[in-house]
Amino acid sequence: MRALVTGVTGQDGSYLTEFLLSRGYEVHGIIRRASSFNTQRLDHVYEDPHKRGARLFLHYGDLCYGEQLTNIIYSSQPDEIYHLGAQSHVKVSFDIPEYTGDATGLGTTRILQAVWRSGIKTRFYQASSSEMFGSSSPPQNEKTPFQPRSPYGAAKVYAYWMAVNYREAYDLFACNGILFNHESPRRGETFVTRKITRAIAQILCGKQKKLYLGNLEAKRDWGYAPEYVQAMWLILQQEQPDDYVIGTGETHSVKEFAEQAFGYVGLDWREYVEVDSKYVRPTEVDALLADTAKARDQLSWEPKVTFPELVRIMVDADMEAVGLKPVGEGIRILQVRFSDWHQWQISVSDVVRSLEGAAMEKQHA
Ligand code: NAP
Ligand code: G4F
Repeated sequence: MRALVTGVTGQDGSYLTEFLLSRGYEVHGIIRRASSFNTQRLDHVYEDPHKRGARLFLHYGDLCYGEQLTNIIYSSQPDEIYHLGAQSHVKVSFDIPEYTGDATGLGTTRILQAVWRSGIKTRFYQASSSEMFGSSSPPQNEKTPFQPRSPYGAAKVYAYWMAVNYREAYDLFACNGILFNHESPRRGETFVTRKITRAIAQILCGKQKKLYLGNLEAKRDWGYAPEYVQAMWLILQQEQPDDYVIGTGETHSVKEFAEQAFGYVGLDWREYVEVDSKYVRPTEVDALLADTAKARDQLSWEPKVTFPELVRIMVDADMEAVGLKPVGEGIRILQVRFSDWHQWQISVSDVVRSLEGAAMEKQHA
């Protein structure tokens, strides 16, 4: 099987690539040209394409330019396309709404159009988002109306309907995964969970004194990203194309995340966190909570990593990243609940090796 992944350098793209490679896929990823390397999340799985048996290939492209996308799709002839690329930051989308509409909204149309025009028989996954539900009250499921509250949310709603439209108009196998927030040690540093766990590591090192956040009352349904990329794959393995909500079915406030994360390392969050209105959004999505009955019944997908476990995994990883010895519960949780195909972080350090023991090493060798 051959897959094409847009957004391959992102959090989800890197986990999905790892997952697909572990299942024997050949993976083609689209990356943007940058003046410095932007493939850090992939480096551990990257192989020289000249090497016999190499199965990961990267191509330059941009979601804002259709011609390149068409060429890549046509030349790689994928069986499955996972369209994960996007300007994915909600707050940033208020600053650059036009670009967000172009990359996050129209980018989807460019790919769908390329697939349809090239006549390639491929399955298409659209990375839709719980942000589309906006002000619709929780819990949210596949039938909940979309009432987006940001340029990002509006762009994703447009892309969602384009995927549905190409499915209905041209019989494309196009599916939407409506994913609720999912996090990991590879989460971008400016999303709130990672911002908190990184700050904790910096505070423990004595390099940071305060953490400035925006709205602490917002509630999110937070899960562990590697489990969510498995759901993406399952969605494309079904007999019929369809749309699915993916989440944990639990919701927690930003304040609760901070409380648990600081508490895990023995600190009181109230001594470090301050509110800066700069991080408050012009319009906010107050509460997201997934009703995942459909995914449970039809995909047999259920997340294993709980909220307190996710917090511990992320804090441990950020401690390790700055050279501190992690508390260690996060690493143990992964062994028990998710000792599967993905690496702890980008590289497995000596600290982790000693905690995980020889069995784990063998799996990831
Ligand atoms: P991410 O870490 O921000 O990754 C976004 C990816 O898109 C990166 O590889 C980025 O490339 C690429 N990209 C951005 N603009 C591009 C452009 N113009 N042309 C080509 N590539 C471009 O996002 P993520 O958390 O992995 O999320 C993956 C997808 O799921 C996104 O579409 C996001 O909107 C959606 N989603 C995420 C969540 C979540 O909680 N994580 C929930 C629901 C939906 P660079 O590395 O070069 O920046
Ligand atoms: O971590 P966030 O930036 O994620 P947000 O806005 O929920 O979006 C993420 O999840 C979506 C799925 O629902 C994805 F589609 C999207 O691509 C992205 O991955 O913010 C979470 C909450 C918000 O309510 C925000 O207002 O945290 C609040 N928050 C409070 N202080 C903050 C901060 N968010 C950020 N990024 N930075 C802060 O300082």
